[in-house]
Amino acid sequence: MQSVKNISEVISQFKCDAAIDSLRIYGSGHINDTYYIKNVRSTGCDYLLQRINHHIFKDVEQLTENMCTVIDHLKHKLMADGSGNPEREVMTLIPTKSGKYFYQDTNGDYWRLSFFLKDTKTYDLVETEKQAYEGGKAFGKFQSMLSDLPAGSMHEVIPDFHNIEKRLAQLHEAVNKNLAGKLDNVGAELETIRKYADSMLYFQQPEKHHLPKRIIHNDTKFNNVLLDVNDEAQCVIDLDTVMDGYVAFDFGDAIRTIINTSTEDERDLSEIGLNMPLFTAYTKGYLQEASQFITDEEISSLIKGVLLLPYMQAVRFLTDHLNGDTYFKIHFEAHNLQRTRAQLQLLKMLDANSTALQSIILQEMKNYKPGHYSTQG
Ligand code: GN1
Ligand code: MG
Repeated sequence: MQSVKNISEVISQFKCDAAIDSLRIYGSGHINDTYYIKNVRSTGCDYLLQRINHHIFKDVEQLTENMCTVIDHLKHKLMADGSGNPEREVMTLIPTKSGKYFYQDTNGDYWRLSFFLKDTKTYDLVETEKQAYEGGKAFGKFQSMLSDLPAGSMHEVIPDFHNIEKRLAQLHEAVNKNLAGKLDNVGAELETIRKYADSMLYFQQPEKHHLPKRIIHNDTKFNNVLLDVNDEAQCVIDLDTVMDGYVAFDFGDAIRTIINTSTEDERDLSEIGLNMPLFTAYTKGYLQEASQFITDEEISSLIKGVLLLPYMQAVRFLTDHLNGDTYFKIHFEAHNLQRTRAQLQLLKMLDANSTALQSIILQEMKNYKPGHYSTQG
């Protein structure tokens, strides 16, 4: 953890009145370091300061441009149609004294500062259907409000981020190099990944579909939605990866974290189960908003995203495990292997229940296009 002196020096570069009362590490992100800064002035705002991992986000200028484009678009939209409060529903970045939205310190580290929205919280595990429904509404509205920003207008800050073909190639390379000497212990995981591989390539096969690329969030873990004290959705956060993609990626990544009865890295695989009421609630909230722009083909693709995202996450965790844990932060030896096993277990359960999940999606969609959707798979 950085010292208060360092943090004070970083904060002094930004246009803000923060005087640090206390400082603590915030959230459970695997990439950036996030600090909660409590302001001495009780009437003043509290802040979130982030050190951006520039080994992963190699072009912070482009990353920040993407964020600013999306933030401006969302805020203008909410102001124009009067449908919400841009201060609370869209995150606000604070500029530096030289007018940029990040600061690079003398060590070469990159920092950004935003307001902490008062009386909000995040959940690593969803507890109630209301929370899941509100999360669905928040991510659905996010995609819906971005649906008129043309695909192709964002920088690709991490190339091929959700390209499973490339992710499998990276795993293959990690297996061949076996840099950390851990290959002997991962035979069963590699076999499961190999077994599912062909069925996961759909989105990479443009001859098989006409799905539009849109600007999506690309990291819709449930803890990237802020809820207020009444568990009503306030704001979507963590805009690092807003880039082109298919809407099913965001749907699948959210479901990965919502439907699972345990954590992303559960050690005891028997604890991993599917919470169907939470799935239904999220789907209801999501479609309520997304029905404004989503195509029939995109609706049909949602279930493919539900299977793909835990699979892709398992491939990424295992690759990192074999490479010696250079990408995701780990908290103990073999953490990435444990995460891999948990995601594969979740995938198996989702796969075994995919017909039921698809019926729920179609049933919910009937509310928006009655008579149009059959619930027969
Ligand atoms: C990383 O750091 P965090 O938790 O916001 C990762 C996501 C993964 C996620 C898995 C840039 O996100 O893609 O889904 O971990 N972010 C990046 O929990 O790789
Ligand atoms: Mg993230």
